[in-house]
Amino acid sequence: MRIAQIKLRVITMALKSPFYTHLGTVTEREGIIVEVIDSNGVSGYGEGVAFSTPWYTEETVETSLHIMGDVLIPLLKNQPINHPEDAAILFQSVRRNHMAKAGLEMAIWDLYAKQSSKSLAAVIGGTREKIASGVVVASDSLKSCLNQIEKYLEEGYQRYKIKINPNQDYSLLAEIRRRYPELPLMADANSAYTLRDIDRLKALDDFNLLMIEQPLASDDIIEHALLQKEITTPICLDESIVSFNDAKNAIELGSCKIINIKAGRVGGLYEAKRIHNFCLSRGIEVWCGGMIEFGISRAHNIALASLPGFTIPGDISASKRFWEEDIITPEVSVKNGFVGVPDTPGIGFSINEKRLKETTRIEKVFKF
Ligand code: OSB
Ligand code: MG
Repeated sequence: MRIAQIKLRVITMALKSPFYTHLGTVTEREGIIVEVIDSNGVSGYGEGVAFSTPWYTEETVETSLHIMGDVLIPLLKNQPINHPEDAAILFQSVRRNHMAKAGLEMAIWDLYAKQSSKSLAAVIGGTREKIASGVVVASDSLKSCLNQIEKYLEEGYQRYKIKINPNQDYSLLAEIRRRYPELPLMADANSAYTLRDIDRLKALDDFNLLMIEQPLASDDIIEHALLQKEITTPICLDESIVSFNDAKNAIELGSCKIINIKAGRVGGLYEAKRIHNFCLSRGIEVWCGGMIEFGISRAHNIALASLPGFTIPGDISASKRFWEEDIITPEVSVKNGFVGVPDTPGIGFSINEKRLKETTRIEKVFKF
């Protein structure tokens, strides 16, 4: 696959409403749109999902731009590749920087699928025509949390993920459960607890949660294993799993019963598929996490979640969950609780060029 040119665009968009977590509030999203163009003028798209600041992982938009432009793109220039997996393997010579790698690697997957006239889902081994859609509620009060749940129920979402911390966990979840005894409900703590909070965490077993996501430290797998022995709610790991080896070790230790796979966090679709395949062989359920991303990354998530091991609804919500107008067309939409998996070539969505242009702040072109 002959790459002729790569374009990196930094875009900025305001969220429709603030996204509150105990680590900080996201009101505006900055991201990197990666376009890899071949010698016939066909474009593949990916998205660098690092945030402006290192609150979720160590990478930022600025470090991703540097690693893509000064390290990874030069590797691609020096080494012709035949398949997206060649890019993933080529990038293994660079430590970490998973979101930078994933942005480029996933654009190459989209390009490869388009060159093969196949959908991205088909190219990576997807088996579903539609995927169950879940949504994240990240609000700063009980009232707005309940309002959001009500609105998303009308829109048909099949799973509700609530951001929790030790200041609101029990009272918030108790009120949700009182109103909605059967709601498919889970909680994401983003490392808001330590083992000293074990009694608080045990108390959450009252709510029949599908899982609790990343209760303890973002780099821990030992204490999560100790915690899992003490609570009945299944633990799901997010931040702790940044590679195939992390997933293998966590499963070996019993640190989790479920894994949230985000292609950006683990370095791309090649690594995401390896983790998925391993989990499938071990009977560990997986689901696809979100990054408050734009439509290109959401489109990749849809393809990833079409793999057979993705048995739990992910954070795959409609474009309108976060954006007034997305950068893809058609926008991602949820019908009867499902998102359709496109069967057209590549990610199966086109670029909304007008929207991309008006949100672009920086554009860098790399000619091969
Ligand atoms: O912890 O899963 C998380 C968003 C940004 C960073 C981390 C997380 C999230 C979400 C997903 O909760 C939000 C979404 O994209 O739907
Ligand atoms: Mg999470």
